Amino acid sequence: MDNLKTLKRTQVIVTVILVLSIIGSPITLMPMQFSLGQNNTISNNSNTSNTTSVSTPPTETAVIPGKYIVKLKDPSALGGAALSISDPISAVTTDIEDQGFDASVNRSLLGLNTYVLDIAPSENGSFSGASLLDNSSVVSSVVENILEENPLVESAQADMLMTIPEPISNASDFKTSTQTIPRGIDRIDAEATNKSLQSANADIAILDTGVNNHKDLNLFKNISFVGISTQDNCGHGTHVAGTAAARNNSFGVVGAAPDARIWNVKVLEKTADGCSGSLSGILSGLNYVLENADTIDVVNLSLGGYCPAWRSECDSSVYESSINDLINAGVVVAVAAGNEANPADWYVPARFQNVITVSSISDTDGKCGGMGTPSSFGDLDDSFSSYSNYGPIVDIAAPGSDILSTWNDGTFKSISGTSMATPHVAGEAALYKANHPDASPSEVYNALLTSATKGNMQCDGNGHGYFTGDVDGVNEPLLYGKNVTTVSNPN
Ligand SMILES: [Ca+2]
Ligand SMILES: [Ca+2]
Ligand SMILES: [Ca+2]
Repeated sequence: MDNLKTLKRTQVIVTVILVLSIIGSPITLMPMQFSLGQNNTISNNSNTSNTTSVSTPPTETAVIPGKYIVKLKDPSALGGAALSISDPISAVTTDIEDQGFDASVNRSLLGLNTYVLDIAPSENGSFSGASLLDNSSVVSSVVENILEENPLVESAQADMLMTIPEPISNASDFKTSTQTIPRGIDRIDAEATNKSLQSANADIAILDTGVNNHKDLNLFKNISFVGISTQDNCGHGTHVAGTAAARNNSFGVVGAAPDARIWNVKVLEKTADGCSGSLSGILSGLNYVLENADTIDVVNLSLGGYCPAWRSECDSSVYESSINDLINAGVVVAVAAGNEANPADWYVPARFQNVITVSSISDTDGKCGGMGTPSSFGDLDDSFSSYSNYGPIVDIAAPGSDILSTWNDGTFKSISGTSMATPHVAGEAALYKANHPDASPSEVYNALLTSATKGNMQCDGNGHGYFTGDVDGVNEPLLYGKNVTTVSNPN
């Protein structure tokens, strides 16, 4: 391949990057502070009555050098000569190699028609002098451009680091010989449906840090896309699973969809910096869910990364189209808005159109009306959680603060975050699917929103009533489960 063509491409790309940088500069030049790390922990100070949101400046979500994700066009969308290519991904890697790179398939996600490629400048190619570390953004822009120009490729993007919204830790151990209804479950009256605490015949995939065997969970399947072990070394995934579906029995807690089958799809792992993983790992988990879409009803994604559409690595999203593939296959996808007190549409998967994006409220007594004490970090009872991301992209709010659930050591703990709000929604969606097995994701979504508490609804003295302090002026509905299985005409 001639160098002139490559050079022209590079010039075009550099121009685009400069324009994007200017647009993005008010954000990217903010002081660096990792958005989801321990710096974000809200201290436990019971003397404060703080409902002021403290926005955490986002840092650039790291691109993983040398790894690219490529979604191929559906064969039916290819016309003419392209249709006759027997091995499209090999044709794509050959195209990349012809332009001065080494390329190989690292992972095939056949359900999603998506491939993870290892790509690096070849020894004698035009980028042979380019150190990947020194010029990684230029190299990745060139590679992405080559991929996107290939007629066989639908979309392509660099692999990226993804993480959990770090739980706001005020963990308290919990021991009891009787079953406690967690306040979040009480607040949304999940336990008071017409089929009260009935076992939910449904399947929920938890794409997270793993889910450990726990006597209060119906753990059904285990698979890992980050190493061999399916164990949860963080606690986050086991906690999320319990809020969605802890068993209804004589001990521990109970989830929104009691006894639903938990599919532990591990995509994040404990690292030195916290609990994180890669976009390619998450896509591997989504591919697994798609392959089991006839069985899995709901996916819970209490994870994310800073990836607004104006970032060049984020403007062509294999991630969003992969999630849309799941939704088109009938799977409901619930995702966390994030814990940075920022606009939720700066983050993925929160900003995607067809997911159910969940913000958090703080409730401390299981009732509406704001009569409870402040939360462990000072939010008023029945107020929008001070850490929660917000904005018109948010679909629904749910309790996320001081949520008691199953822990990875076999006990029970309270932690906070939109990660804890999301499985309330995933569980209610699963409960609806258990009672309406043929419901489409949009019908489930409409049922949740129809039964939810609206902004003008007065408190009924129990769980049914709205919350205060929503920071964006867009009053998303608040999850309410009492009538969710019997709501009529969710269309
Ligand atoms: Ca239980
Ligand atoms: Ca309350
Ligand atoms: Ca709002």
